[in-house]
Amino acid sequence: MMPSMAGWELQWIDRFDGTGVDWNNWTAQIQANFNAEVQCYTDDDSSINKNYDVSNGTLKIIARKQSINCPGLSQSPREWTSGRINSKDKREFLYGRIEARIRFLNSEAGTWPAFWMLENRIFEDPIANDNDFITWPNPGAGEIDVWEWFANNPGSYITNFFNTNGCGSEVRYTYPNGPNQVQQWHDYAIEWDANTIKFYIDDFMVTSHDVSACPQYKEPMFVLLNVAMGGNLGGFIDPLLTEATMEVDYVAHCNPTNSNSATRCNESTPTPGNRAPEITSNAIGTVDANEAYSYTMTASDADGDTLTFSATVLPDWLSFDTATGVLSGNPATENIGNHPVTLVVSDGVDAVSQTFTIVVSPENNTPFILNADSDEATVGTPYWFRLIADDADNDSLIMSVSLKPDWLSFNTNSGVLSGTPPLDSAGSSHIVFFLVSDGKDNISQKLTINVLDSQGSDQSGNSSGGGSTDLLFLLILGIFLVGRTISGESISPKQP
Ligand SMILES: [Ca+2]
Ligand SMILES: [Ca+2]
Ligand SMILES: [Ca+2]
Ligand SMILES: [Ca+2]
Repeated sequence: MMPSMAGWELQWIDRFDGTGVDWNNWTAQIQANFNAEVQCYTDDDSSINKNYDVSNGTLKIIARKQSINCPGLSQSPREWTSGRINSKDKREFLYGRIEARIRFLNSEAGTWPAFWMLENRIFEDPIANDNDFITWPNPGAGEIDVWEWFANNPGSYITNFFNTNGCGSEVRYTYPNGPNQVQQWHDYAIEWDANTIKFYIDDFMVTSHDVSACPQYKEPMFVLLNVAMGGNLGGFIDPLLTEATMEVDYVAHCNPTNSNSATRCNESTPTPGNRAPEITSNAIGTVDANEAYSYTMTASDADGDTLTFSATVLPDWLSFDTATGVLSGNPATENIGNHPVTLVVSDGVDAVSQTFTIVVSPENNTPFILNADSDEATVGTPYWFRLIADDADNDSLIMSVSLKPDWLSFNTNSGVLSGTPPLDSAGSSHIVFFLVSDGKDNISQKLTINVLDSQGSDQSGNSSGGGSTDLLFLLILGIFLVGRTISGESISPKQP
């Protein structure tokens, strides 16, 4: 029984997206010389007469009529070159779905293309240190033909087994609309577990074989793609034929999964276990006109995948650096308003987006401080000063003190500075630095407090003149105070 899994997840795929054969996946079997075939297999994927053309997302294995002293066959002269690649000891698969999308472009006699598999210990190139000495088709070197077609019998293709155990059997599939169907794209596949091997063309199951009692086909197999010319099955070659091409869109292996309901193993089958990237930065949603906006999008990927950034929704005044993830720009006054933004991070499989709105506000007005410059205190007498600040935007203000003598304390809520000057402070000047921020801009101001002795004079004996300072302050405050509040409190004049 096949596993009762719902779908397939991609374990490996060669999409043939590059400009040459990916030799990490494949080996050119240039010494292959079987079945009385006439071709010389090469590893040429780059010359003008190449036998492997990877372009536009597909592999073309091209058999060419040309004389060659075959490098893989001790310079033996041959009249055709062609390609045969296998994934032996590079990409091997045990169970699951193995699928390739193939079309064969020629109908002339003499060709024999195939998409097939062999067990991984067969004594064929490349030889690895995993007992690769078994001769075909003993256990360890058995064969499964997923799609084997030959032009001298063009109306059908062969699915087949070769082994020493009587496992499986040949079943031919007849193209319902005639031989030309081989020239159209089809998905050829097997679904394989320890008990059953099923063969498919597209959605149609060609045949199913019980291999539960079979000692073979229970170890990893590799994939072969080749175009043979002539020989036992290819037979008579049309003398007018000079070139024959098998085109392969992809070869893929998938494992069963319950996490999806995919029926194919192809370029869009989900990759198992991919964890989508996670965005790790919080977007910045506010900026003032004529101020610089900058936000760096950051993301992580639990799989360590390379991440790519993009912006899919972006106002004109912003630009997004896809290399650094930095979104930046300078909104002008005419940009005041709301601007939706969507940024996307992808790990190549899953994409995650961050959508937010940037509110461009009118230019900020810096808060201002209405009092504070200089003041007087008297030793031994409680001193009290209230900082009065405001903001033309009605922003809520944060008040703080960055410098003050120890005998003063500052209440950041009320803005009240209070304390009693100690006796030894008479005649000294104390500097207090206030800082008022509206969250965007801030202003600082210095207050100088001259401490008088208990007689109301400094140590040099000069009169303080404090009364007139207080009077001036109250006058300013009175003008300012009409209806204004700070932090919800009524402003009261300086305590007497
Ligand atoms: Ca091997
Ligand atoms: Ca492809
Ligand atoms: Ca990932
Ligand atoms: Ca403001």
